[in-house]
Parts: sequence; C-alpha cells; structure tokens
Amino acid sequence: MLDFNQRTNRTMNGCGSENKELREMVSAVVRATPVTDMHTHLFAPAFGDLLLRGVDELLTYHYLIAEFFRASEMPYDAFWSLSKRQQADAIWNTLFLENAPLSEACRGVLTVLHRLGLDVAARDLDAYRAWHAAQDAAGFVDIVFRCAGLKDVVMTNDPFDATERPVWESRFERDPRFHAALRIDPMLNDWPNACGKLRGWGYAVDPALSDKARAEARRFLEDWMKRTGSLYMAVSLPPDFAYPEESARATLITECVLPVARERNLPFAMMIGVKRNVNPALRLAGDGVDQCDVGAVERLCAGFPKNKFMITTLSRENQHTLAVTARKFRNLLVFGCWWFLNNPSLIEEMTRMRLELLGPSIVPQHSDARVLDQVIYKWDHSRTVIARVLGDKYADLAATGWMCSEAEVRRDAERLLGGNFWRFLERTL
Ligand code: HDL
Ligand code: ZN
Repeated sequence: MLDFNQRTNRTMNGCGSENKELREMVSAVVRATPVTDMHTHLFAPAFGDLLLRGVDELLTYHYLIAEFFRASEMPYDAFWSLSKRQQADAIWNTLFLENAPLSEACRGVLTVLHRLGLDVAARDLDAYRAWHAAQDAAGFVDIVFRCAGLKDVVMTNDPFDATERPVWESRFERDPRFHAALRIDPMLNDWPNACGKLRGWGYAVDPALSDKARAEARRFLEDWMKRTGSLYMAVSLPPDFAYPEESARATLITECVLPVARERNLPFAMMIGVKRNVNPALRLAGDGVDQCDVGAVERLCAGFPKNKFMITTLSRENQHTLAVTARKFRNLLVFGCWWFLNNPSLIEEMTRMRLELLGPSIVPQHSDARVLDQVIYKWDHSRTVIARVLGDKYADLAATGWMCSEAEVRRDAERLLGGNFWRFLERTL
C-alpha cells in the first residue's frame, strides 16, 4: 500500500489541499491506533456486578446525577430512594427530553448509543434497554473494546473495598485485557482507619507508624502488588497535599510506597486536587476541585530520582505548572485530562499546551470510565480532539519543509495512545 507521501507524491507546504490530506491522514491514523486506557474504574467480567454496563448505568453515571439535580427540584433523598431504572428514567426525561443534552456527559450517552448502531433519533429508552439486555457480559466486552479501539485497560483495584477484596482472595481466571492498579487512598488519606483494617488482616501496624509498622505496611503493599499483578500504585490526593510534611501520609509515601515501587521498578501515580464530598448529599457525585501545590510533585521527583511518578491534576490551572515541572524531571510522566478536565475544550487546550512544552513524551488521555460502554464515547471524543491537535502540529512542521511520513505519524500515535505508558513502566532510571 502506498504510504501518504507516495500517494500524494508532493511536498506538503503546510497549507492548501496537502494540508487537508495531511489532516485526513492523521485523523485516520489516530482513529485506527489501538489504545491502552491506563486509568479506568472498569472491571473484568470475573468481578461480577462490579462490571457496570448498559444504558441505565450510563444514565446514572455520577456526572449525570450532579447535572440532574441542577435541572430538577427532586429532593436528594427522593432520588436516592428510586430504583436504578427509575433514576435513569428521571435523568433521561429531565436532561435529554426536557432539556437539550448539551453537556459532555449527556452527549457521551448519545455517542455510545449511536456507535453501537442504535437509533438515537427515536429517543426510545426502552428499545435501548432491550438491546442491552440481550448482550452477555463477555460478548459485550468484545463489542465495546472493538468499537472503542481498545487494546487493554487498567482497572482501579482497591484492597479496602469490601466487594472487590473477596474476588482477589478467591481464584479467578484473569482477562489479559484488564490490567490491575493498586489504589491506596484509604491507606494514605485515612491511616488511623486503614491501620485498624490492616491489623485485622494480620499486619502488625500501629497508628504511630513505628519501624515495625512501616515494614508491615510495606509487606501489605507487596502482598497486594503480587496478588493483583498491579502495573502501578495510585492515590487521589486533596488540593492541600503537601510534601514533605509531618504526617502519616508523607511517612507512608517515603518509607513504604516509594521503596516498594522502586524495588519493583513500578510507577507511583498521584492524582491531585480533588475535594472529596463538597456536597455529601450527592454521594459519588459530590466531589469538587481546587488547585494544588505542584511543588510537592517537584520535591518528590527531585528527592526520589529512581522512582517513577505518573501525575495528573484536577485543576486546569495546575496543568501548565505540571507540564513545566515535567520538563525538569524525566521520572515524571504527565497523563490524562482527568474528570472535570475531560471535556473537548479542555482536552484541546491541554493537549496543545503539553505537545508544545513536552513534545510526544506524554500520555494525553485516559478515560476514567466507570461504565464499560463509556469507553466508546470517551475515546471517540478524545481521538477527535487529539487528531485535530496533532494535525495542526504536523502542519506546522510541514510549513517549514519538515514532512512527517505516515509511518512516523503511526509511530507517534502508537506512543501517545499507549506506547509511552508501557515504555515508562519498563524504563529503569
Ligand atoms: O479518584 C478517581 O480516580 C476519580 O476518577 C473518581 O473516581 C471520580 O469519581 C471519577 O470517576 N472521575 O471521573
Ligand atoms: Zn478515576
């Protein structure tokens, strides 16, 4: 097959029809490149009901619940007393039929239905339900991965979760498309509570984090890294996360998490800036955002050059500082447009800024999907934006006479959509 340059057999002067053909080629390459989705809340079918799928789960995604309460006077408790189906009906009627579904989360539901081949124009929720009801879990995973162009995903695996933990303590056949990541928020953000649980599981820890307790906390992490085969350890952190500081969290990071990560040459992912429960009545939908001190990241990267850090922030205002910090530290991998940043306008702004500051040494996106079907829209929408920005960047190069071949664009897309993540995991510093 002729590659792009042979087909066009013309230099691309970065403007006019060549530019159009260049952008079309970039878009086709980005759309065709399989993705490793390196942060999701998805579960393999072996996890049973933890695997969320179907249109009622799509409609009751916590993003839509937050938006529902803005458009409805329904009391919080009245909503929470409804069944999942009744909640989905309320959200469908309010956000889709009575109001234009203009938000990214609403649009996402419609993109999923459309890409699955359902008749969106019919606005027939029961027809969508019937179609989903006919899909079995394993088969639907195949359908969704193919539709989204996914190679594999990384789950969020919480040993403190009472539903998930028993699955890991039983024997089950792993699905190689679902990698694990050990999520340790309860340990780092609520040590007194976590300490009690670890003691109950046979780890001789104590609230004061004696040397013995630090060794036992490391043993807990090692046990779970082995049990899950996790690719990295991860934590979400509040806006006031500080490092160094006199705290159980800082001690656990320094004495437990980073040594275990270093020994296994695995990254530590920190997702910083979430204000948990700003409105507790919204439950999972009740979290907010604020700016964080990226200086804490700087000090960790500088202080632990043999450790690898994957970092994202929830505040748009921190993203530029984070990208500049990443210019200083090769052990820092910037990733994703997280949560309230996972909207086309901000994905575009962040991807442009990151490519201009960091070149192709980033992981531009992760889906954060909680419902299996969501990867279809999250990756459809993100690929469109990433392709547009990349097209501009290659056109900028072509305007100087530097022509990127289709093979080079494929190389870059493969790295941005998964390769950089895997290379960072394998990298030894
Ligand atoms: O802490 C996280 O990993 C966040 O992604 C939260 O799970 C959040 O509720 C979410 O789903 N964001 O997309
Ligand atoms: Zn998440």
